[in-house]
Amino acid sequence: MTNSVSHSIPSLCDVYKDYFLIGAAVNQQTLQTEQNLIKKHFNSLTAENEMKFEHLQPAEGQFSFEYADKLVSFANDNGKKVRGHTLVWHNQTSDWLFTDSAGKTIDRETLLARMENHIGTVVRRYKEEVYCWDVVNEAVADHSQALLRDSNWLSIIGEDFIEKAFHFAHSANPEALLFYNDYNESDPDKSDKIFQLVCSLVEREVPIHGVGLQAHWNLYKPSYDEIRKAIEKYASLGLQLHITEMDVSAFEWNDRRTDLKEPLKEMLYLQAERYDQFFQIFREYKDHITSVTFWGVSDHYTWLNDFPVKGRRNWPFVLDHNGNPKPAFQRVCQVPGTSRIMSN
Ligand code: HXH
Repeated sequence: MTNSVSHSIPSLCDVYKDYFLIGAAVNQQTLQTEQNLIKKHFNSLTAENEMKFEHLQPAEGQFSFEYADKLVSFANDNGKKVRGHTLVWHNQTSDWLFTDSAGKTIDRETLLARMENHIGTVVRRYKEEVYCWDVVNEAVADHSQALLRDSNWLSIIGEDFIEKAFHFAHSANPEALLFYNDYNESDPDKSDKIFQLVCSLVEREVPIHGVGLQAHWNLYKPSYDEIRKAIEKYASLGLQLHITEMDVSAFEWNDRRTDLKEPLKEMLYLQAERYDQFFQIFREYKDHITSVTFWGVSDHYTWLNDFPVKGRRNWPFVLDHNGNPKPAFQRVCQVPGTSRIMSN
């Protein structure tokens, strides 16, 4: 079963064809249930989960490419680009990776060899199809004084685990665009740290081509000014910027409100205003921003249902649970200079 698509609304990626790619994160379920919407509105796809370490190499040397292959062939058949997500991360990474057969923590050289093998195998397999990779995800610490977050990667390899990952990815596919990706990227303190990390990679001539701004935002935060400042700071590095995981939650992160079965009218109008402003900013920086990806397709499914607040539903996208345009969709499509001719 798949949702029907209203032909009287424009295609998002058509509207933005002179600006940047418009992407969506998909998974095995939404690739079926949202298939028509995916075909119509997006020209770039990211696997929500299917290319993460624990999915691709659940046991040492045993790669399982079934779901990633499906996504990649769907993208190929339908002329969509693919963003690879993600090679080195502290979450959704198999436990075996950091220990030996006796359960003891492995040494630096062993982990580097495992990292090289994983990155090499995956990046080479999708050489033709995956044009860019989130090589390292979320390595910067949130609130501590430290630059890098505590992780098995950091404690076993040391700070150069990041540049090693980029070098391995680059030698596996010199054509691929390589990104560092993180969240709270517009927070003034965190964006300073992300900038510092990426700056040091650029200075040491590590093969890095872009910064991924996750953009898990909400109706109240971050401010437009914070976003603008963060974009200008990252852009000053001379790298491409991708908005990689955008959603605009109807709630503040920890709002305990779990009683709503559908979004309030006020939420939809505030969300439309927020999306409008966000996309105005993206268009303004189109010389730097080359892709904008939503972390889902429509309100039919979002990782934000039940997370981080159990029992709370959420409606973070521009298409509603039936795939119909929300007020935010209309506003995002109002691009100056674009005629209002509807596409099919
Ligand atoms: C992203 N992390 C990941 O890049 C993506 O792969 C995943 O599918 C979804 C979102 C965003 C994120 C980062 C930290 C975080 C929550 C989300 O921290 C918390 C963890 C538990 C509870 C509260 C916050």
